[in-house]
Amino acid sequence: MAMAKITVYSFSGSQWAGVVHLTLAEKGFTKELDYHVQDVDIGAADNFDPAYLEINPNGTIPSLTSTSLPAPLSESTDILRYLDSLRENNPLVPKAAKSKTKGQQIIDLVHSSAVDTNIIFFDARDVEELDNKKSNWQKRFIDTRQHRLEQEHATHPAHPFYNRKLKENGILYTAYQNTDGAADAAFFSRSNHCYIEFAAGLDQLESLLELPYAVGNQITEADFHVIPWLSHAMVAAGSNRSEIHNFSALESTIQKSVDGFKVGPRTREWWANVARTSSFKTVFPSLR
Ligand SMILES: N[C@@H](CCC(=O)N[C@@H](CS)C(=O)NCC(=O)O)C(=O)O
Repeated sequence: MAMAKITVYSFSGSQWAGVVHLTLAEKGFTKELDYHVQDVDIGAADNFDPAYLEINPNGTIPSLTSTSLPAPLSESTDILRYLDSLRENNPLVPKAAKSKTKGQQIIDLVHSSAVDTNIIFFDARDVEELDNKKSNWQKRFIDTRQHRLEQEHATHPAHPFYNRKLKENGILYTAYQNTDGAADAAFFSRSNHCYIEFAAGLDQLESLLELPYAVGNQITEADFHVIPWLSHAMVAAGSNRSEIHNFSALESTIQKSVDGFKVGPRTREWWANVARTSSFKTVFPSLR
């Protein structure tokens, strides 16, 4: 039987693509031999290309297509489980119901909107933070998306994706265009609230993590969702990418909203443990 052709749609700056790359490394899949990578440049808003929406109707990264699958996979959770099912070595989905449930709780937490790393990348709590993001890549990124969405919407007015996404991206687009003090104040207050929720999410993770790994003695799917999320949060907060174990930028960014916030000792210990694994070292030689 001919081998299935697997294509992974990825982007270097995509945190959730990290789940897939960790899985590929852990299970021993070899690039070009077992799978191919197709880059989708989120910075150029190529994830909004109608051809890509045929593969992933949410316009998100990652996706996976395989000649042996009836339809593309468009969620990192499903992609990990599919790749895990293809090979018996290093199983990532816990067999024990208790561990599986606990892992799912952790996965749901890091995928929840309360701890979306975009809060740290794009929200702003005062004029200084907003001006900083306006003069940095963030404004270019938001503008590029909005213009691409407008262009695609004009060309494909009946396509259901573009209207919804224009509204969603439009919230940040407006906040970044805005010159009205009262609207700024509302944005700052919302952003501050989001940071408080983000801190609560990190505290929740602290209490959920078993040790040495997320749900106990084995590396499992939960670890592979938390790693890229936490790494991306550190990058968003301005960490030096080569300082993998330095949480100070993340802590001080959050402390502006939550006095004295610290990444907890269990989270730190968990991070030190996962950072010693070869899959981590392969995919995260530096934070991304
Ligand atoms: N639930 C999805 C989330 C994927 C996701 O949001 N990916 C981000 C990049 S890490 C994305 O594609 N964002 C593009 C956008 O929202 O326009 C998954 O786990 O695969």
